[in-house]
Amino acid sequence: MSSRRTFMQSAIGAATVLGGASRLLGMNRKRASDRPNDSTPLPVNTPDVQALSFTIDNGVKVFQLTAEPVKRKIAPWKTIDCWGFNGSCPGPTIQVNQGDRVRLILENHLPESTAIHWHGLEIPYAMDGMPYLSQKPIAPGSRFAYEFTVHQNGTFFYHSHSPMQQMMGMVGLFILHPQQAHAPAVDHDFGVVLQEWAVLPNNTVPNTANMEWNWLTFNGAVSPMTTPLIVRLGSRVRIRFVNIGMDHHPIHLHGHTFVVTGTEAGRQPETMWGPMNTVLVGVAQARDIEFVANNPGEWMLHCHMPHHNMNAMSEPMNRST
Ligand SMILES: [Cu+2]
Repeated sequence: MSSRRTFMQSAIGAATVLGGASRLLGMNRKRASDRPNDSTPLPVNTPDVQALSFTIDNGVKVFQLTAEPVKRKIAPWKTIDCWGFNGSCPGPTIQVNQGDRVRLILENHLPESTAIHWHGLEIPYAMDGMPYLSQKPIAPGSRFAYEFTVHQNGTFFYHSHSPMQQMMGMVGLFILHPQQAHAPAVDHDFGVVLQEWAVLPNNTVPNTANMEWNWLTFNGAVSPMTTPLIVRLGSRVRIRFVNIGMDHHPIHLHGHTFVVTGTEAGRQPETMWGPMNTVLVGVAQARDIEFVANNPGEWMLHCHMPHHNMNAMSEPMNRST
């Protein structure tokens, strides 16, 4: 049965696996140790969630976001009625470069008012997305344009600041790339959004007032629907976790030792990197981990809280067997 897991599959010797990985992730590049550290950052890959495209208006990157109800198939036998952006829950991944001027136009197709908060971004107060404080709520059928310059870099995210709307799914990754890739450069850069849902059997609408929940999704899906994070043996891997639920999640990686290289506020100095295999991703936090995929296999990546390790009280599935 399902589990709240996704899988990190280190590439193994089989030619078919390597070929598939190469097609999937375009891994014709050199190994991390061979890549120059002044290279440009890789785009972040968020499996099961699309990247948000943009247009350029007089040097400003313009993104269109539509807040709307979304039907999300989180398991082969379970589709939920949640809220998200542009037909996606979590919302599409936004990626910009440090120093960019960005305009994000939010159109509200929800049955109630909303706004977007840019979590952790040091931007003018009027852009902070606080209904009744920094702006009027965006009424159903209307729109609002957020515009600011990003001077930070790291793993950030956007979300509605209404708790009920957060628990309906209104969150997405907002990646701010540095001008030059951090050293050591990585060969793979993944993003994973953790979300919790209280959806009883024979129901499809999350109970946002319920403090007990029964589904934990990685990028809007649970195993076996999560896309494996396929990487090449010997490559350096970064995985960025964001948690926007009502519980903290100790995320555990099998078979490897990693270091935490970033938080929700950006890059950590290397003097703070220590060996770990479980990282606590607290509510409203982001954690970037990096490691060398030096151990071939189909390795589990999962929350280690026993309750969180189940979905709808089903037994975790061990795909490694
Ligand atoms: Cu957990």
